[in-house]
Amino acid sequence: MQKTRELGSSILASSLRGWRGSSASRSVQLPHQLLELYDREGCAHCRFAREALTELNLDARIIPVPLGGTRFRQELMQLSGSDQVPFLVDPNTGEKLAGSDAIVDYLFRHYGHREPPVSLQPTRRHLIASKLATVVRGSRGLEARPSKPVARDMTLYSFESSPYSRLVRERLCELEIPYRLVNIGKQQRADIGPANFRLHLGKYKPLPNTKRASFMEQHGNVQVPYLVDPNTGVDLFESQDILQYLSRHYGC
Ligand SMILES: N[C@@H](CCC(=O)N[C@@H](CS)C(=O)NCC(=O)O)C(=O)O
Repeated sequence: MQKTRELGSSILASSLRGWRGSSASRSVQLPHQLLELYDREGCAHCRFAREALTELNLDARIIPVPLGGTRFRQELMQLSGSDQVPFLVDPNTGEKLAGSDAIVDYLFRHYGHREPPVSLQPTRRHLIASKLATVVRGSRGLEARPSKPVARDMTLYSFESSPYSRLVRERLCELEIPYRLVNIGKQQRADIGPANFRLHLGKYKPLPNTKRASFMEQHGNVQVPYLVDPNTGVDLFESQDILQYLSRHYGC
């Protein structure tokens, strides 16, 4: 019952944002060095930055700064002079940007070579929808929970609107666990639907030379969330298994 409620409210959160952060550009040109995003999963403003990352098919190191969290707050204060999120660092260009407006604009102009679409800009209407998405999730992914520090970053395969992946991103944020976010949004019609019930007839084939294609080659299917923890050598599919694993190993 609880699981159904969690998934239902995560689907509602994605619906409130019109499923932005589902599709990904076909470009495979990833920047040399990983972008770094100081982020709070439940923050309405941060959502716009993560939607832009998915839609531009960009990966990032996510550095969680939940309310009441202490692990990365000082580092953020030193970098930006404030503890406000989202804050983006692009080591490829030396850019440091605060606020979703500036971040979305920069990502689209620099990496997408175009203006950001209105649908991804934090206008008043979109901000209200994003805040409602936070409310329907019962403010999950906002506040820190007691946790053990993690020596090496994990990797999470995800895309912003994925209702199952959101549950995992919320927990990673609450536990202040930094991770490499690998976005594998939908790049063609055949990608649409859950992994075991695609809205596509015939054998599923991701577009060649994409992150999806590499994932398929490695795992025989494409499904998110998928978590890799180099600290323990564990890698996991299934959101519920990942949530249990994170709480058992890193919760206090
Ligand atoms: N039972 C799985 C379901 C995961 C799932 O269906 N994920 C969707 C995205 S929300 C997916 O991987 N779809 C296939 C795709 O994106 O290609 C879980 O709880 O993690």
